[in-house]
Amino acid sequence: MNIHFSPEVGAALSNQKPILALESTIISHGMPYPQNLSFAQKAESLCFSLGVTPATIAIINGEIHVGLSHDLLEIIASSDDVKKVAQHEIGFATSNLWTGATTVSSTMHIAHSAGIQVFATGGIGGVHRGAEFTFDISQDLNALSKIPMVVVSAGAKAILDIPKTVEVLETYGVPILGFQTNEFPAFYSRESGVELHLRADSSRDIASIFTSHLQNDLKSAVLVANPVPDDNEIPSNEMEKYISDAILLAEKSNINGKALTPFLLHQIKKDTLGKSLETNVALALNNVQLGAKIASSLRS
Ligand code: PSU
Ligand code: MN
Repeated sequence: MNIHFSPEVGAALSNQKPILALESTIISHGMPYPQNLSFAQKAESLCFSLGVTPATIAIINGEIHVGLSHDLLEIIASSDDVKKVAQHEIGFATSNLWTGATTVSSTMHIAHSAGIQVFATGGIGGVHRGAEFTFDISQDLNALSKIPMVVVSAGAKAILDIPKTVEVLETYGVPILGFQTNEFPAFYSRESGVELHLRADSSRDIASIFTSHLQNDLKSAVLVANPVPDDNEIPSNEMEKYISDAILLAEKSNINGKALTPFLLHQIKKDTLGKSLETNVALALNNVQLGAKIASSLRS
């Protein structure tokens, strides 16, 4: 793979320093401008403050970038022409000189090729509600089954069918580690009612579990489920109405495929008067912090 590394990421790779991969769809399609840019910058400075080099991944004019300069981050955050690129579209995107943001699946693919082991996101994609009719299941789950990395998330949004998402992850052989919890978190909320049977209580434990995962020739990712901090949580009974309203509106407006997740996020943000955005930023930064600590633990 032809990758353009930022000077910081290039140096960290050659000196075997800890690196944390970050996706860009959460910036371009998951949050509005300018809050998305300020989030992306905070995520990067949080990494640096923990001695970890952030590697935000995106495609710029057909070139794969691992580590973005300020100007490139600004383009991803503010331009209307940024496409959402999942793993299967990477070849098409580079061939057609697209500028695109990477989802969980494409970020994992690129980060793994670059030799990066840890990735922090907001929430993973999963099995959509009504998947028994639409078959809409995010490619993220397929990537998690095949790419050996640590992926830190706040679980999956309740816009998805969380029990089915967890079942598919089990079928695909992806261990889910509840971070200081025995329950799969629901992104905006700490609880989903879905129990987890694997738990880890420190970044050190996660690093050592991942090391044994690899030593035992397992090829999937290890998914870390890190609940949103208490203070930023929106309880699930409060979220449910916003979510079901947004899903209903998407159905009425015939929105599906890759447009669905961004549409639902945008609608929920509008309906919660921005509260969901605050929560989204808080949980994503919380994941970056844990991801950075895991990346450090793997190098020590
Ligand atoms: N979850 C979020 N915010 C996001 C996404 C997921 O809380 O922005 C993005 C991620 O990039 C994820 C993608 O990989 O949406 C999943 O999209 P789809 O459901 O179309 O597979
Ligand atoms: Mn989909």
